[in-house]
Amino acid sequence: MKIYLNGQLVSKEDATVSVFDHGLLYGDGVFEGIRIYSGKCFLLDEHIERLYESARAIRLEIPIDEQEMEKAINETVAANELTDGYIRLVVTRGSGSLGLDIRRTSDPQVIIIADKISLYPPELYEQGLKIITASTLRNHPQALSPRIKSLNYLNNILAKIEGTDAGCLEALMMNHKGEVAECTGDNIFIVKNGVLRTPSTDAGILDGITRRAVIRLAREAGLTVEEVTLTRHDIYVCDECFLTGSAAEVIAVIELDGRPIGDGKPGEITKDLKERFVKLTRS
Ligand code: PXG
Repeated sequence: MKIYLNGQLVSKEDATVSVFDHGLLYGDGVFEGIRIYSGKCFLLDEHIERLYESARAIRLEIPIDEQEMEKAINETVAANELTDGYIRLVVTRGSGSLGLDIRRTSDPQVIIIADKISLYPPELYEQGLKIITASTLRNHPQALSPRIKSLNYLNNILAKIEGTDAGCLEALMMNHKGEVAECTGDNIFIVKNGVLRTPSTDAGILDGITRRAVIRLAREAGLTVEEVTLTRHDIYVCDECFLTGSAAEVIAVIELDGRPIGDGKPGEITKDLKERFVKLTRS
């Protein structure tokens, strides 16, 4: 495996960063997760745009520009001869002295890992996921905006632990207003009376790139898509529910907090959108 590290492709063993890197010391950095389908990075422009926006939001200057980043990603995919896989793109603040001051750090580290990912066992893509609501609230957008894909994922990890403790591989997170936000690593959609609904980015969620792609696919298929406030009640009484994410792709949810969703099986609109997503990514 070849890892891109600051302009060079190095072996896994040589891909190291300093213990004084503020990415490690404070979770100070940003990242992206990108799918590779048939040797090509899916929606790469959107991921690169979001990475640079996340970096800008935390006042992190990425040492290379967007075009150089695109080239570096494609070279890493080619060097690893990957046809289907996953890119983990990380930019850290770089190493510095102890203390939070970003002015005392230097050399942000640009890391590109091209590997495989399997978030959920394959059979769950047929059967659907059972999830619970976590008591951990999604970060308040005025504390740490969930639109920043930062290296500090403890908010999501704490909710994920609640899920796995309860025997579920995902957990639903509410926002500070008690509204539905998203899951720990995926965005959420419901279907009610043939209408597709998902929380708007104002709910304090990651502006997911798979979410955007699924909204486009649904509209192309003639569905009405609404970005609205959702409560947990809306999920309890919906007909269908599914999650989206670069790692998760599209996966049905069949149960929330022990309550079956719809008839307790992946719904027809979910299955249709999943098929359209597979066609889009594998064509
Ligand atoms: N919400 C959150 C909180 C996420 O972290 C999504 C939604 C889906 O967004 P995209 O743009 O991927 O459709 C994410 C996705 C990883 C990894 O290790 C990344 C995510 C989730 C799980 C693992 O690279 N982010």
